[in-house]
Amino acid sequence: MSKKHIVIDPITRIEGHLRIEAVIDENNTIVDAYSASTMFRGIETILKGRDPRDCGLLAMRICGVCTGTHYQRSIEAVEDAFNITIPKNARIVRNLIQGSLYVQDHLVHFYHLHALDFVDVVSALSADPAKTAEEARKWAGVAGVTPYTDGPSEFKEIQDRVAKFVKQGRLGIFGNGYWGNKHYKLTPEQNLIGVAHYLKALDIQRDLAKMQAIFGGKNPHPQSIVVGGVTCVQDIENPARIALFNQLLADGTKFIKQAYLPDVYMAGTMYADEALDSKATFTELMQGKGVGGTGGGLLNFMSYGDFRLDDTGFYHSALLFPSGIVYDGDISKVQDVEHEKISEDVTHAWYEGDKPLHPYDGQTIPKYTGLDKRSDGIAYLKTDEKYSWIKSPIYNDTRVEVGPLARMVVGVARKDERITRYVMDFLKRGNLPVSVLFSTIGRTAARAVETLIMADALVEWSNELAANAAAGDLRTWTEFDFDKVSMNTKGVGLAEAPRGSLGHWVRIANGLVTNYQAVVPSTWNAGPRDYKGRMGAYEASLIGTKVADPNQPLEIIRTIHSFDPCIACAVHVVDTKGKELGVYKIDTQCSI
Ligand code: NFE
Ligand code: MG
Repeated sequence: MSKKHIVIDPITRIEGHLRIEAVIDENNTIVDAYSASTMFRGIETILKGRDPRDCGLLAMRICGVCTGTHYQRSIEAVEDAFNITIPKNARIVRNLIQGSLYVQDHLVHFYHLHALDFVDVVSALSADPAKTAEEARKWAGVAGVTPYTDGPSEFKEIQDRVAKFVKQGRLGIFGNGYWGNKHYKLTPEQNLIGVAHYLKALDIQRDLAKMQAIFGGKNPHPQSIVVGGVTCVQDIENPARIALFNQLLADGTKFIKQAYLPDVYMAGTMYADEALDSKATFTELMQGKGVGGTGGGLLNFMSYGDFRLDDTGFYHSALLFPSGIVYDGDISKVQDVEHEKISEDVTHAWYEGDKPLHPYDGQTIPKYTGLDKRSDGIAYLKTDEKYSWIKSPIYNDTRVEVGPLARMVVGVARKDERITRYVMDFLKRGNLPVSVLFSTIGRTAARAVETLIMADALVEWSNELAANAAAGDLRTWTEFDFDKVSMNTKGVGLAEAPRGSLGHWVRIANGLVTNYQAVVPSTWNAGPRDYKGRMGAYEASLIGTKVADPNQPLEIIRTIHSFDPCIACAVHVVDTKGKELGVYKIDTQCSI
């Protein structure tokens, strides 16, 4: 029997425009996969010729989701270039803004972008509310808490609301799911828990977003970070602002502990067979033999490290997330990350260039070569040539995965006490083996564990800030004389964004930016094949996945969503002339 070609374009419930092409064999198993950004934008080019002190505000416009993270990386790159150290209050405030972004972003991802890959909304209509309450208590019990939503009446009320939508034929946000697909594995009661928390999370995430605005001034796109420190002096001085932050955090943390974590245990357990369907044993996985479960992928994990816990210096401080790289899923070894080993390749990306370049020397010169001629009414990607607007980042001549799973794997490999404790506690409570992590489910679970780590760390940091201010230290900015700093210099900001490792590189001559490159988490994960034909993380994660129904590629979407794609970030070049760059067929089902 011949192979079939599945095209999903666009992938929905992500940021930006992503197309996935997958080839399945006669058993509906994916044997080949391609990830393509179909969107073309441009910030790096806009930054050329600018005052370096303005970079942060402009670079942040790369994205509307992880805005503050680009802002901070960009400011750090300029601080690195000018050799500026920021005061303690600025370090803590930046951690608070970034940490708030993590908890909000991860929560939105799990419920609003990813949960419906596991939760069948229509099935929730046949749930028994009393049994649902019992089920919620069971999963909360696994997490060692009481359930966030307690009592049958609340579940009944939510069920009635959804039933009303359905009756009127207005499924709205729930309109286009693959409801009824046999790879949905939750019971009706479990599905009702998922739907209930989906709706509640809409309110919770709004309040978590407010936390970013307390010290950031506004959200999205905060504005209180400047080269040398932060500007939110009043908010640091005023105990009521810190108290408000703590209150919003406490309310959000309640939901994280009593709904998010229990729901991840529920999904993780019900879908554990997929996570563990690898033929390899854990020992073999640890030795780099065999692949992980469904969605495992590259098994090379990188973290630049982030969230400084002290003031000993940018590259010297203890970090919440350690830096390192783990190859082949072998957590017995971890290597240091050296940014000199990073390059971007454009062999299969719509840019000019003939060899991988380090970001200091990176180029962004578009070269669109189009899609293939139509066959069966569809223009496929020219996968032997160029096929994406995303470049292919390479570390030390290896393709790597970045993100929450990478941070947890590197943290455990580094024997970081805090990360190991949270990860092991999660696995022990869920009665899950470590190998469950190397999969789609593992990626999703790692993000939940990270959210919990962050929520707890934020309490420590806000207390640290309050204590520092109460002790009389109100310094927020390190004064520097722009006319006296080196005008011919370069700098890098390397840290972690919610979706993974993020670097901004700036070159400055005569006081102005001469080159600017950002290599972004979704670029690492969503990049196409490289000059050696090696797959990117999305592509590799799809290989071996069995699709229940090729007309409903639920499994592909589930695995791709587990990375939380942000394609706005991954591609950041604008065609200012507004010319048509390609014609894409929009087919929210799938085309074979
Ligand atoms: Ni546009 Fe981002 C994050 C960054 S992208 S959301 O997190 O940096 O991968
Ligand atoms: Mg870039």
